[in-house]
Amino acid sequence: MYNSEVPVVETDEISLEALVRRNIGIWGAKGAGKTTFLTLLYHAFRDQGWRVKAADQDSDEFRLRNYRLLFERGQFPPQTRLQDIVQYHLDVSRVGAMGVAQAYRLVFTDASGDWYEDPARARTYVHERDPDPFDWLKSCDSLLLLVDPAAVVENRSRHYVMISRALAELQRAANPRSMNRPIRTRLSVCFTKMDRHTQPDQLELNGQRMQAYARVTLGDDILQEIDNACEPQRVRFFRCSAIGWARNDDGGFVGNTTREPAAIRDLQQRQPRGLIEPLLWMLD
Ligand SMILES: Nc1nc2c(ncn2[C@@H]2O[C@H](COP(=O)(O)OP(=O)(O)O)[C@@H](O)[C@H]2O)c(=O)[nH]1
Ligand SMILES: [Mg+2]
Repeated sequence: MYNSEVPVVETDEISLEALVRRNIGIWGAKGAGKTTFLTLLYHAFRDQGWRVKAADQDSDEFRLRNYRLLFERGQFPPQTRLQDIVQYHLDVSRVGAMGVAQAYRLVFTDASGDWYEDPARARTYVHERDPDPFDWLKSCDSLLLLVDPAAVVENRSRHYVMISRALAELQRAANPRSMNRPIRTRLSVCFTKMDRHTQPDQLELNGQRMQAYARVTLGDDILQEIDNACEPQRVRFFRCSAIGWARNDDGGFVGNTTREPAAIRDLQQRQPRGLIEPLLWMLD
């Protein structure tokens, strides 16, 4: 599966102490694509020549369980339940430009959409050992906001509330004494499931066109909320597809266009697209 064209680089052994730990908050509505994103992120790093390893058993179980569903049955992961909070730790490394080693332990939390959409209610369900949604958010170095473009167009206010809550919490935490200082956390807003709407060569857009796409998709209210909370140079928009495209008989590309969680055809031929770019920008 995922025939990688990029060979894995031969890194010298990197000790665990050398890993730079980065907490990355994944935020997004129910069904935004968080669990699928995290599962295929492993493959995305590997395809780009990184070494990658789940750091503990729970993390490996999380990804391997979803891997079987995806690759054996062509099914997406089942909807994450409130009690299924997973801390997903991924160790990634590569030798970058000029022989400089980059080595990170990426720490994510995968939780049910309710955790993000209705944290007050989620709090009453979580285990004591599980992180509190907002405590976790505030401990994060950067925030990856995943947005299903079709879902946000369909229900803007639901997304507005979710995004607004998270940003407000970060603002309060960062600036307990002032109201007009922007948050420091880097924010990658990544539009998911782009295989439904575009072709692979249209995935990346240059700055202005991406800005225009974000405006049309998110709407002015959400965009203003983001502008109001963040420094412009600390926000960036991306587009991705966790499952990517398959080739059809004519050599064209096909996505998964149904809105239902239909079986994924020809997953073996597909490649995740645009998953690591929003992370690399935040790690930089
Ligand atoms: N076409 C397409 N659909 C996706 C993709 N990722 C997720 N989906 C769809 O979105 C649904 C929800 O995804 P999931 O990862 O469970 O979202 P979560 O609730 O944010 O964890 C899946 O069941 C799929 O139907 C993708 O890359 N492409
Ligand atoms: Mg999920």
